Amino acid sequence: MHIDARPFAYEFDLATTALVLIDMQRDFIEPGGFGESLGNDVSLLEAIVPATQRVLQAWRGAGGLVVHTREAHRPDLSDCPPAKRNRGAPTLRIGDAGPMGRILVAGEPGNQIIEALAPVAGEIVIDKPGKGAFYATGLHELLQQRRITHLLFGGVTTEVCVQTSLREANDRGYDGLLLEDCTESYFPAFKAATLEMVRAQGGIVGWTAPSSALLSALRGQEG
Ligand code: TIU
Repeated sequence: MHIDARPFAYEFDLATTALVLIDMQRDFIEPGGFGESLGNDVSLLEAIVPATQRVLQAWRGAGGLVVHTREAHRPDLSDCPPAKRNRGAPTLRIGDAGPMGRILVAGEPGNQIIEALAPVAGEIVIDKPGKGAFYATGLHELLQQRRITHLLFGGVTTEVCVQTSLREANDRGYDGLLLEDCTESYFPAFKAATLEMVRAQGGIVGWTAPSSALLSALRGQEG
């Protein structure tokens, strides 16, 4: 299969490709969570939910592997470095009690993936203590066991957890593509810059493409 992508066509096989949705959690997308505690207008992020839902449904329909990540810390915060917890002047720090439970803590209501994109049985769910999906998780090993070589990324936020994960994937030898309308930032200019820098220099970090290009490829596969 191939996707009309930038800087050039992205070739992939369904059997060796995973869809990776980064941190589509209430903590980032809904008011009262981590994202808002940092001073962000979280309403910007929900715009990508319909396109991401279409991609998720199509990818599931094609039988592709799905990976969801959550930025999540243990309740005792033993995996949250003080440097991360103490950075800046948020209204609520990681581990503090907020309207959706403790901020960025595993198992709390705010830490769950939004209902529209909730994982289903058989999909991989990775709790990660850092911004990247590979740091201090077993993701690379899980993907290697399944012979995955290509990763299609969506999620939030573009220049923080998504870009970090894409770069980590690139350094581990994966071909990564960022779905342009399935990722969003609290800063539109940062999203635009990320898309540009990923595909610059002949795809120095990877590819970008609109989700419609992936959906076309999957429709072609159905014949
Ligand atoms: N603050 C921000 O833009 N993002 C994060 O802290 N984590 C993710 O991107 N998931």
